[in-house]
Amino acid sequence: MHDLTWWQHAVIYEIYPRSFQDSNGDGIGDLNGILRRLDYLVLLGVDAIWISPIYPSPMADFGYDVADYCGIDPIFGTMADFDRLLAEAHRRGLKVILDFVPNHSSDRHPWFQKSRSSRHNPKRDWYIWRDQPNNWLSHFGGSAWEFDETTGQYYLHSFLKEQPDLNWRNPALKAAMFNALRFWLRKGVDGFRVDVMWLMIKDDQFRDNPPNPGYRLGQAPHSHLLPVYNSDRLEIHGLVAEMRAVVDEFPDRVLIGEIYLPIPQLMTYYGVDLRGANLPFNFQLLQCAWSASAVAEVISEYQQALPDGAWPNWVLGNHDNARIASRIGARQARVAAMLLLTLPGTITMYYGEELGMCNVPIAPDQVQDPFEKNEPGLGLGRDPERTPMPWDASTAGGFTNGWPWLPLGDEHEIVNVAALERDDNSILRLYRNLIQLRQTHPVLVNGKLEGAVAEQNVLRYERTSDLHPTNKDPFAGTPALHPTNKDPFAGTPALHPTNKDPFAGTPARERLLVLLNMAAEAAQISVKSGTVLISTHLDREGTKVGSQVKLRAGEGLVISLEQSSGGPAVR
Ligand SMILES: [Ca+2]
Repeated sequence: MHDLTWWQHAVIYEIYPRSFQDSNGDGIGDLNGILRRLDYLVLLGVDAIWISPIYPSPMADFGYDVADYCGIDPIFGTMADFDRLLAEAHRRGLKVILDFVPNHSSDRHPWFQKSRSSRHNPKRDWYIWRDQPNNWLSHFGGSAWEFDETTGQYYLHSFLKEQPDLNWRNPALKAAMFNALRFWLRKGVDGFRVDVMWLMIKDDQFRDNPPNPGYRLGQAPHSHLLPVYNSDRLEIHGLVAEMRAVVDEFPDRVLIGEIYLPIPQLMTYYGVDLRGANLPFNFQLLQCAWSASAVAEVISEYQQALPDGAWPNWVLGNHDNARIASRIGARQARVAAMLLLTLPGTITMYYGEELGMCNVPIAPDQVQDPFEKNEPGLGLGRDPERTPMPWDASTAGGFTNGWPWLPLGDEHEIVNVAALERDDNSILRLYRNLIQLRQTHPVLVNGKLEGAVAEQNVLRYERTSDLHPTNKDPFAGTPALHPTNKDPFAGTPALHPTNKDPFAGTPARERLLVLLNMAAEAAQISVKSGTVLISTHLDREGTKVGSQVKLRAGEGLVISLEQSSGGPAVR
């Protein structure tokens, strides 16, 4: 991991702050709650936390309606609480990534209050006002335009009417938003995840969107139209590059973009000469069917489309999508964990994934999500994947001393951190071991991924390193010098007195075979001989395999292959 920056080899952990840990009994998670759980995250082995919005907000969309880009909502705590959390995270080696919501503010933001007060207010043009609406639709249902009586014009809101869209074509607005980024970067925040990056710029002629001939009943209502003129506009790339330049004013920060687009369009967000987003979120695993052939195809397509030098990333779940364990079942959730943590690049996981947490059914009178309230019954609501983290089996799961803002569900009596920590074979142990494996085998982060083929319903690929091909370190790649050394961190200070790289001493070439049985039946697969590094069942580590390996139903294996050159085994 040599020349990689922190975010390239990071496992990022998304925290939905309302649901992680409450510290004051109001039933809503907060910053001091996150602080209390930092050591849990260190033990899990993640490198960074991304916290969903904590800014002052009327909470019409639970923080994605920001009323002050440089503050902390009292529900989550104070700025002093944030500063302490940031310092304590950094003290433990954890990076902190904030959510940035640039497409729209809250209608309570002072900017919008001024903008709507008069057609001549200097802030008028910071939002998007028109005499007549066009046919654009809100992502949360209905027209994207709201008539405002005070000034007799319509304003654009791509989401709720309480979330007016900001006008990024206005230079003063842009400067103000960039200064908000700098405010947090100066504090030492390590980067941003940018909300709906592909929606930020709209057609300057406000042309009507064409109908979507592929619309199917049950899809979100805004899918009636193709978003040709209000998303993924060409001008967005200049804006993203400017945003990146602001982030790059500070060393070692990261810019991540939320982008729901097909792979070819997604790739354009890396920008010309890779000066766009460091990581345009790769949501392919959220969207593809759960079969070996479908996942193999996605991996190949994504890899082939990556621009030269672009850094890959993978995501299994987030606060807008059904939890992976609900999508594919508990057994396959373990396979998914092994898949996620053996793919190249940066990994982002969602809180609770490490517990195999499932969606929690939400009764109609418990609904909180405005999306569900606007479009009830279509299964579009996001409350089920946003329920409180179950820390123990108690009534409120150790999440709060009060009444949780969303229910925990009955399953939490079994699926909770305390219970899974006691179980040596739990999915939580699997996640910890896989993250550790990733840290100790850099080939999993930056090695080549070869193969990605389906055999029966087993997904098979190899991670191979040609690390240090021109290595000048005479000790690298010579296992004979470290005959008894089983520590992949082998830094052997005596031999490398000035070497500060913990990964030096990694063998010159490593070949790991990943086999993921995505079927409900056992499978027999031909392999070359090697040693099992980890099984999803956590019971085969260190066993030798040769010529044939049997995978149990829903079993995944990482096997260290012996070198074809006939040289010594890597491990
Ligand atoms: Ca609280």
